[in-house]
This record gives sequence, C-alpha cells and structure tokens, in this order.
Amino acid sequence: MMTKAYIGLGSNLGDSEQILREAVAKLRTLGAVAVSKLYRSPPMGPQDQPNYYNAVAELSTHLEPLALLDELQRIENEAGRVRLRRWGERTLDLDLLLYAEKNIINERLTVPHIGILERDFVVIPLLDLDPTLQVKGQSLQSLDLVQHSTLSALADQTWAD
Ligand code: PH2
Ligand code: MG
Ligand code: MG
Repeated sequence: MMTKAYIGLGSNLGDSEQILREAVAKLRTLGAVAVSKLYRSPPMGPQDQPNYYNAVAELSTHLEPLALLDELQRIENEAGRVRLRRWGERTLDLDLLLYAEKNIINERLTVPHIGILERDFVVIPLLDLDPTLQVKGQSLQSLDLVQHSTLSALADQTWAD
C-alpha cells in the first residue's frame, strides 16, 4: 500500500544546505517527494552549537515503517553522519515524523515523533506541505508556536529541485 510519510531533515555541521540537498535526492529513490521551504533555526538543546538548517520532506512510499527507518539511517550514515552529543550538533538527521495516521511504539521507533507539536522547526515546514494537517487530534495551524516562530526561511520550496 502506498503511504504518505513525513520526514524531518536537520543539519548543523558541514555544508548543511548541500547535505540536505543530497539527502532529498536520495529520498527521491524511495518514492515521490515534496519538500517544504528551507529554514534556518536556532538550536534546541545546548546553545553552544551552530544554527540548524531544517526542512521537512513528504514521501509517498511502499516501504513499511521499519524498512523506511533502515533507509533513513543508511542515508544518514552515507552523509558521514557525526553526532557529538544528545541534542547536539550533527551532520545529518532524518527523523520519521509521521507515517500516515499510524501510531507506532517499539524499541526503534516512536511515531508520531516525540515532541513534534513543540518544535517550530518541524511544525512550520509541515504546514508548508499541508496547511490542514492534524497530529494527535491537534490542528498544527492553531498551535501557539506558529505565531511565535523563531525560524527564518532561507529558500522557497524549489530549493531541492
Ligand atoms: N535537532 C536536534 C537538537 N536540536 N535544533 C534545531 N533548531 N533543529 C534541529 O533539527 C535540532 C535541534 C536533535 O535532533
Ligand atoms: Mg532530530
Ligand atoms: Mg534523529
């Protein structure tokens, strides 16, 4: 069955814009992809790390959740992923945010992704892709953090074309 999955992209080490572009190209080998705008966002977690580049990709795929997770981790590793500490700087982070309307909890995966409703660097790009999106019964558009976003848009939705 074809499923719509949303994947959060983040990077704050290396040539982040190029790293995210290459990640999107690899996601396109897994199914049709649409991307949000590209954003710069101040770090959540330790403040002594660079700002992040963030975006979200919408992927239409036949892969089951854990098979998709395997692919995301492979793409992270291929980018030479370095991750120095929890919440800290990383070369490439690909988070499975949503998988259709499914709730998944197991040792490897929690979907919807933890904290999805509290992170403007996830919510704002998701709204680029679907302004009517609901998560855990909440309309994303109506969340307070949408009005108080700390993101700056660096490029429109053609950035990864
Ligand atoms: N990812 C983290 C920790 N902090 N901050 C921002 N702004 N964007 C991220 O993607 C991010 C973060 C761990 O995955
Ligand atoms: Mg993350
Ligand atoms: Mg991650």
